[in-house]
Amino acid sequence: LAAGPVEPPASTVEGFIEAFLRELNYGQGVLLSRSTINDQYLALARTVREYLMAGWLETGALRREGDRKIVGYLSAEYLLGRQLGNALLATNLQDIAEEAMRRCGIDIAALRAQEIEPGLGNGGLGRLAACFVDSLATMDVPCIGYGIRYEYGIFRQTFENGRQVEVPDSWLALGSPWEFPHPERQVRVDFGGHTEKWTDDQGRERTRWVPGWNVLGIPYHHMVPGFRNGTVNTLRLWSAKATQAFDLQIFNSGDYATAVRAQTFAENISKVLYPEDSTPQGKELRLQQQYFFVACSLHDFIANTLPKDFDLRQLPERIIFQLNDTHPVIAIPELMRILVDIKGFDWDEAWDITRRCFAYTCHTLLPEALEVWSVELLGRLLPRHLEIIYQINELFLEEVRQAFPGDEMRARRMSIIAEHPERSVRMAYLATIGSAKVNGVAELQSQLLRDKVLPDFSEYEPAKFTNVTNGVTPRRFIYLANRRLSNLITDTIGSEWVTDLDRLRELEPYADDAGFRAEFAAVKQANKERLFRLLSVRDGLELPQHAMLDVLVKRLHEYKRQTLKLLHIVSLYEDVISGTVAIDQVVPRTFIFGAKAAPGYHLAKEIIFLINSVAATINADERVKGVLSVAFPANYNVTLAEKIIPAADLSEQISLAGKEASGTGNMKFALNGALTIGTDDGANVEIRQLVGDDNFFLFGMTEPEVEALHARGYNPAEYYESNDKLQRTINLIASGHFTDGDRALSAQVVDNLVTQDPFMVLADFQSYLDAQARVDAAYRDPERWTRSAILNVARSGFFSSDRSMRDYLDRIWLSSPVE
Ligand code: 26Q
Repeated sequence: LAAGPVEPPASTVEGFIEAFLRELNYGQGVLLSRSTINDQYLALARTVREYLMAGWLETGALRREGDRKIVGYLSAEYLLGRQLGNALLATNLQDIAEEAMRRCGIDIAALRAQEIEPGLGNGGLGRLAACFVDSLATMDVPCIGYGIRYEYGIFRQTFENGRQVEVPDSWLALGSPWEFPHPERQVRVDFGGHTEKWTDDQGRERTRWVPGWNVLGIPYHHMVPGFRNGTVNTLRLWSAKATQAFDLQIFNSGDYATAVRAQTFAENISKVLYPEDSTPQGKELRLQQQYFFVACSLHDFIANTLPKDFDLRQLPERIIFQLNDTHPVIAIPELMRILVDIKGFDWDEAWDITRRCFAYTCHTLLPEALEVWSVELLGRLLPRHLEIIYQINELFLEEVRQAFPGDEMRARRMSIIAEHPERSVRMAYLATIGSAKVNGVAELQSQLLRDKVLPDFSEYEPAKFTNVTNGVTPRRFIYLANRRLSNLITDTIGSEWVTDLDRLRELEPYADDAGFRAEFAAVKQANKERLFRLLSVRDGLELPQHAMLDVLVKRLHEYKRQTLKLLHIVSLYEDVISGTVAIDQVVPRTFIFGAKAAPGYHLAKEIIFLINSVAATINADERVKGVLSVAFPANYNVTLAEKIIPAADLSEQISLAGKEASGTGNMKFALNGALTIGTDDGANVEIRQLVGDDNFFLFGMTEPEVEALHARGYNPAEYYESNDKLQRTINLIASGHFTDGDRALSAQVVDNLVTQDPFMVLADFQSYLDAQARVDAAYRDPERWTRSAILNVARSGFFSSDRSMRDYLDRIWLSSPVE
């Protein structure tokens, strides 16, 4: 019988229908005439899967038999977005599937809408991981993405009386057709207990971990298809399950209820995604999640992916584990434990291997976002790993003392172990010491990482540090999300741009072509109308058809300064209702917000309430009707982003300089022909350099200016006192105008701004308003605006995640280690 896979269904409408009906009847077990939309969606998804299967099997075989270096991407988050459209795109089956469904009497759009996106991430970091695995498959780079199969992803956001209410995201409730469970490939993961010394038969002193309890990891495989290249890589997500031994111990004690509860305890590990995307709290379950998926992944790679007789001294030639922030950093002591305790390597040799197997990406600049774990907790959960961390630290500090004799302060600064406010492990330091390379995610952040976050380390090993500017996948964020623009681009310069985004440059001359500009503007208008239809159905919002669409979508955080946007909106509104500006002098704008707040982030939730309050008041005020509108659709996610971004005219990227590591939404907007109003922060810096100052609205302090103001002592009240417009704006909010006269309802946000303002909103207010006036002037000239928008698209090809992947390959994954 055949050694390879049997033939996939024929890539014809007839072939597709046959496969679909087979899936419906024999897979789902229903007749077409009796099937629900969900049955049809599941059968359609499984049909598309069939077309990917041969490529998946073949890619898997090639990886196993070949000797290419594999990228093991370790990430606690993958914010994948809907899968159906992407799979149809990868297989080039969009038209065939649509026609096949039509002939079955089914509207494929309804099936697309049935899919619940897997929201296994919080925001930028998780979405970046999803873009990276897409690009690696498209570039045919061997990659296994490792992560956690959370039963509940990022919460679904609803608003009740303007306040955020979180609803559990039961994305698996109706079944997920995209995952392949492999319970037979379960891995045991140990926790707790203690360590013991023993002497091996060569007389060497060894350590063994005697764990206290364990759980099983069950892998669920997902296909990661490349764009029409036949490659299908794997994403392997781990789900926690109680072990037999786990139950038996307690069952034997006769306490059934306790035993069942214990099972729940084990399975809690992969139950829910932590919804904080900064200021992590040292939650025990979170550390369990981190070690759980890392231990499963390392074991899987060493025991199942490598050939049986593999010489582990060659490990760095076969794998590079990329650490997506510090969340998987416990992998470093875990690999040391495997090599030293289990495989019997000497420490030095194991350490040399380990350091060449890891590379670390840092995604933050906020000191409060740097992960630390208390020694008490780490020692209790992972006693052997704590010993190994101590040992790593001791040997490392010895080296430092040798390099800088007498500089004990430096050694203390560089210690993995912090002493205050409690003894704890600094995961970023462990990551840096244990990795071959360390990178930031945009030029500015990489520089600040070297200068401010890890200065001693970059002085000690400068060659270790590098930058890889983030990118986004053009497949999802242009081709899938913006078919109209894609068709226009392809009609103009051909279709190569989809996998070679620099080709967008060829659009530049068309910016001066009035005919092309008209088509480009028509695409934007059609995308707006599509968005408004969706928001009307989804959120009951009725928005004017011909206003500038001004968009601020991202997680809610003080440093991202949603309040600055709010002050701008209120100031425009105040200008009109106070009679300062006649309504016919105002450029019509529709403001769109999208933002989830971490459930425990009180002030962020107050800001959400205030945005909703301002929106309700302005939308109901006849004096500004049709001119100023504010929309805050709930539950911003990848699916909604794919509708909002292609419709945007203006992209708001207004973080305080020096705080946003990169941003990736900023790139998606530019690539979809929105102009950016932004600070000199994160990847905005590079966007502005590429698109040119004339096509970017820059405002605000630079990072050094922010630092200088901090050093002088920042007092927001001074700005409030001295700026009349700012004062009127804040006073209107404080007066209760937007909160039914109840001043208390806006007081926390207002007081925070006027008395603390940790992210200097008031200091940048005037500069922001001035830039917004320049935006208005530019928008009044539609030809000039569209020209700029086209140049934004043409000059943003750099921000493809394919380019990011090439940079990782050149600078990190295929480059020789520092030593
Ligand atoms: C850590 C420990 C405990 C609980 C939660 C966390 C946690 C989870 C998620 C900490 C951070 C995150 C996410 C961070 C993030 O999304 N950072 C963003 O990464 C993007 C991709 O590089 C950048 O573009 C953004 O600038 C950055 O904010």
